[in-house]
Amino acid sequence: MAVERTFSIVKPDAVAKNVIGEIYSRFERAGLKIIASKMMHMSQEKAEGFYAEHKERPFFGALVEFMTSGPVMVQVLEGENAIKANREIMGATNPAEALRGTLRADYAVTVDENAVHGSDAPESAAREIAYFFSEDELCPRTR
Ligand code: YYY
Ligand code: MG
Repeated sequence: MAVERTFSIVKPDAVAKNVIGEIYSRFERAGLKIIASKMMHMSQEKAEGFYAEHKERPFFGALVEFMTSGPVMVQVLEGENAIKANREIMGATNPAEALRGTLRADYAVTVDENAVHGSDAPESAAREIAYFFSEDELCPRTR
């Protein structure tokens, strides 16, 4: 298995619930390392660009409104198989379908406000990391 990097967001609903630390603990307990992290309040333009692949979907406007409704934490996670590992920690997009013990089962109620984002493939991970972080903001662990 390869060491990968993936991009993650603690969304405005989870920040409002004050569970940033709980969510970071899940990443750490699963062996994923946070190699970059910051809090930000996304502009409409930033959120629209991030979710451009969903531009034509009926929920796009509500999604952008939600993602700009409050601060988020954005982070880069590194570890073995990080992309798939993070998606497993997150659970299904719809919290009603998320397995017990996943972040979305524990911290989300509806599909439109579902606590976390995680990249779904190596290409999207690379694009999303570069959309939020410059190369010198990434801090790979050397010890
Ligand atoms: O990658 P993931 O977040 O699990 O789901 P996507 O299918 O990429 O959708 C992105 C985002 O859009 C989802 O996290 C919530 C929102 N959304 C929605 O509000 N309603 C849907 N029916 C599907 C997705
Ligand atoms: Mg997605």
